[in-house]
Amino acid sequence: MAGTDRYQHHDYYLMDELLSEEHLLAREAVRTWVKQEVSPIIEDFAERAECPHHLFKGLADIGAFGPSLPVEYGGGGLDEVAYGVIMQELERGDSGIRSMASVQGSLVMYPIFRFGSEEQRQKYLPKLGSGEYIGCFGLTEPDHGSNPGGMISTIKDAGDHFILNGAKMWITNSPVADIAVVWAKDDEGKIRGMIVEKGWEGFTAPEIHGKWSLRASITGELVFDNVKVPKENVFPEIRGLKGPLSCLSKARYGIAWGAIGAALDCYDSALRYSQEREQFGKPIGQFQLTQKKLAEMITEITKAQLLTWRLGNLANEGRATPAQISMAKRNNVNMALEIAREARQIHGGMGITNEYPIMRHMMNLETVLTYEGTHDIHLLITGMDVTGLNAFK
Ligand code: TGC
Ligand code: FAD
Repeated sequence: MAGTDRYQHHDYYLMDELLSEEHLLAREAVRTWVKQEVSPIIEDFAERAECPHHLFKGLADIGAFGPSLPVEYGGGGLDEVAYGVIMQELERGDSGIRSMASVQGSLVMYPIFRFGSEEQRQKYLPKLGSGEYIGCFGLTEPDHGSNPGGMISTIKDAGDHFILNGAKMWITNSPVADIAVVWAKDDEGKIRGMIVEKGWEGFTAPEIHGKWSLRASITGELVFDNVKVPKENVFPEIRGLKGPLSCLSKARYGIAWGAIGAALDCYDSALRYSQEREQFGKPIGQFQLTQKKLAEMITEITKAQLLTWRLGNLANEGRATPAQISMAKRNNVNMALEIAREARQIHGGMGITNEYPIMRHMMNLETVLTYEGTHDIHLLITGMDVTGLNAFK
């Protein structure tokens, strides 16, 4: 047995020894913040399907926006493993809170940093890093989700500006965003990225209601009706789907870590419940079937931690491939969802209530399994990588 206290149960292969002082400090800071600011309020916000907007500023203050981007561009100047452990701790609190940070850092700041002109970087990145601006990322369309290359949103060259038309669907943070990074096809049919500001004529961002998942995260549409986009707001060089897909690689990597946080929270709750709850005169944790569930949970968490740690180190060396990231995102989110389901069973009837975080994590993870590339799309990416044969063409 790896140890007797709770902390060691969660670090079964002594993974902390593989983390640097900086990683541990970052993790501790975010863990403390989540305990103080997220855990006490999150069930209530999720139940009311309300986004705790006030947390944007706190997320900025703990360095959750773009942890691995350079400090001079509003990031945290940390490495990819630090970025990962920060996402893990946020999602231990709630997938929706991690989404707030994923979108801002990996899908808004990262493309502006990577593809933006120096003027665009200077204008937007400090405000995004400090939480003064909230951003969103518009790739998915009503009829183009898994196949974003088929998008029909367009920008037409109109001399000193472009005219943007189209609609984006399922956009995290869109109703509250100050800016949107949007992808649309130009006159040559090439995908271009641009920064669109709230308040521009013809641009609206209605909220999508009725979600049973990610209820503490706000989701909406982006609707563009002849929106005038100044040329200086379009990313100068990048063309094609590899632009938005590179941002997805960055965000999917963070999700692979994040899912471990949700799994840990479910495991933690189930472990404690199994030791406290008695039936037939003994703790339910003494029954072999409960032990099987818990043993399999910590085995899968440990495998995911090792996979992700290695991926983080490859990312630090610039060697993590998109297909490796797909494998980790798919494996870890599915792992977390299965653990949430097993944890729910261990809690019996109590597991369906908001006394425990299980149902909230479980419902959240249904979205996480689908966004940033569905479970099956990531399987097909792995399939393509190992066979060299493309199932999408
Ligand atoms: P394909 O021809 O394979 O690729 C086009 C170009 O892109 C390159 N590429 C990548 N580059 C960087 N990172 C990646 N992950 C990349 N994947 C592909 C590729 O090399 C090629 O480059 P080039 O130079 O040859 O042009 O494209 P395809 O049209 O066949 O599509 C492939 C497919 C299906 C895998 C891709 O479209 C895909 O990943 N679909 C899933 C869509 C998706 O993930 N959407 C997510 C939307 S954003 C979101 O969900 C945010 S949730 C936010 C929150 O956290 O709240
Ligand atoms: P579809 O693509 O229609 O897929 C439906 C089913 O068909 C899935 O099971 C899929 O796996 C399967 N399928 C599709 N193609 C294939 C194939 N070739 N082979 C086998 N099976 C296939 N998008 C953004 O751009 N920005 C955001 O901020 C954002 N936030 C989101 C927040 C939430 C809460 C949600 C739910 C989604 C968000 N998305 C966002 C969109 C998300 O990325 C898409 O939902 C996702 O990519 C899947 O697209 P779809 O929903 O259109 O499903």
